[in-house]
Amino acid sequence: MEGFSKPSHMAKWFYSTNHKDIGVLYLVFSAWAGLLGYGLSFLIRLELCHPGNLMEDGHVFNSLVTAHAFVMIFFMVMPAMVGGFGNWLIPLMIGFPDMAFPRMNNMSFWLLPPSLFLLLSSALIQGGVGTGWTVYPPLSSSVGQPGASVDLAIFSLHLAGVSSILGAINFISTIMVGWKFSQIDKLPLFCWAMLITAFLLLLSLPVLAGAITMLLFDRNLNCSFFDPSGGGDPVLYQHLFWFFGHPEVYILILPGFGLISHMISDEMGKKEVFGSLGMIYAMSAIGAMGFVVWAHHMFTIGMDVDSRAYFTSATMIIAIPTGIKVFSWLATIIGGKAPRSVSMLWVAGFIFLFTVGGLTGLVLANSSIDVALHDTYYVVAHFHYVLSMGAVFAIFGSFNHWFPLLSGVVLPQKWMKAHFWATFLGVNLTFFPQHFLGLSGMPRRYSDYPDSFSCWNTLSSAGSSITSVSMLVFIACLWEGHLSCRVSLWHGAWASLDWFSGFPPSEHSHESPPQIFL
Ligand code: HAS
Ligand code: CU
Repeated sequence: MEGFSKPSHMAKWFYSTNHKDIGVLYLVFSAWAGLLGYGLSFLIRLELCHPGNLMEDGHVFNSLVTAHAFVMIFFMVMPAMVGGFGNWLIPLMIGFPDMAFPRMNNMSFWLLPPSLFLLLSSALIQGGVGTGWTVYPPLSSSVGQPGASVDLAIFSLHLAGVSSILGAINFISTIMVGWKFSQIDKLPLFCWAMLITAFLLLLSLPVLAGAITMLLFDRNLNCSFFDPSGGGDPVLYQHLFWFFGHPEVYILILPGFGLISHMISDEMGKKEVFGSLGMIYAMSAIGAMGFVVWAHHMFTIGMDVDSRAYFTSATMIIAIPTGIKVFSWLATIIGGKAPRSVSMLWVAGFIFLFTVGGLTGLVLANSSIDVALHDTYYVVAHFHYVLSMGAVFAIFGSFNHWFPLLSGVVLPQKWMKAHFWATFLGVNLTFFPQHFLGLSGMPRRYSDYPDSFSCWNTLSSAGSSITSVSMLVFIACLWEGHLSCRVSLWHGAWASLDWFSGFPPSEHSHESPPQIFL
């Protein structure tokens, strides 16, 4: 590594302004957060396997559910996709030396650990925040849950929000500075996905910040934005939250769409993605429409029939651009020889299972059906199909696909395939039965249920145990990669410099590394 003098660990990781190092920090952070979020979900499933055996207290159960959602959304999926792969790949894809504001990039990352710290400290007070990730008043008001717990969670969200807004400004600036506007239709699809995601972040997060700050004021400063006794309205909170919340779900999946497109193209021998321009229009349409469908989360507030008709139809229209994406991916794969690689397995799993989740979303979009299904396990099944099997499959696929680039190490492929199949089995067994629970009326966010629901719940918990085993396989693969190659993930960014300067990757790797395209 001539020409490079290694900085001290302190300088490298705490003061880093290098997009690859910061990308590694994000990925390592999200891996730990993922384990934490997974641990919380396993406790949820343990309780629901034998209700009452693990905890008597419904509040503790609710705080587990809340913490699970926050950790997975803000500290696992977003840091991995936007912070990790975004930082790593965007400058490389557009041929720019780094992010536009490298020091701001450092700040975006380092705001996350204190944010997670605040969230975790909120769990130590009064048994945690028991409001759900939506933090609806009056449950989250000073009457519903007094004390500092909810306030700490609000501060945690403030910090995570600032981190994301700074990141979004950085991605938009990097792409605008690093790419000629006249060539914008040639911008790689992942960069497009990140550009649109960054705009969604920029436009939606301030609304969340406003809502939770108003809640903070209601709780601590005698305001009554959401309190009818002072002239306020709790439904206003729901509008503000979902004006953020719905774009947020597309923030969680759009970068995944971009990653999937690149994986398919690479795996098919650098084949151009079918209908590239159509993909760009589809993502832009999904991003724009994501802002005008928010009230499909609030069909039960007593909405008038015209608004229900509007929000139902507007929501359903999003299936068109999403369908364009699904069919374009299939059209790219068809007619060629798809390799049986690990990342292709994750891609295939993504396309199939994300579509299943999308279709149940369409079912829920029908306001008259949603009045019955709202707040049941059907909704839980829907969003885990698009998230646990959409977003998470995109992350694992990308991890397999780009890990050799990040670290110079190839992971044991047979075991990584075992990891895929164990996860595939585990998550389907966990979440498919939840459709039936929802259709029979089991409400979400309850720690107990009538005996008639026990069969599907037991199966669901069994699925979650299978996923635990798959996580162990994954950790063992990382460990094995670490031991046999003597290049730890922490040194990944340096190893990749060897890769780019044409050095052979680690001579200890198991197989010759696959060709990596950018
Ligand atoms: Fe969703 C609730 C509707 C996509 C995540 N969603 C949630 C929640 C989360 C979430 C986290 O309308 C729960 C929030 C909470 O805590 O309360 N969602 C949709 C629709 C889509 C959709 C229509 N959701 C997502 C994505 C997510 C996500 C992506 C994250 C990654 N969702 C809802 C609704 C609720 C909801 C209701 C509220 C429920 C309630 O009561 O609380 C669409 O974007 C999905 C489009 C994708 C497809 C699949 C591919 C398309 C193809 C084209 C052909 C299909 C056609 C349709 C022409 C549709 C292949 C044919 C129709 C048939 C039914 C056969
Ligand atoms: Cu929505």
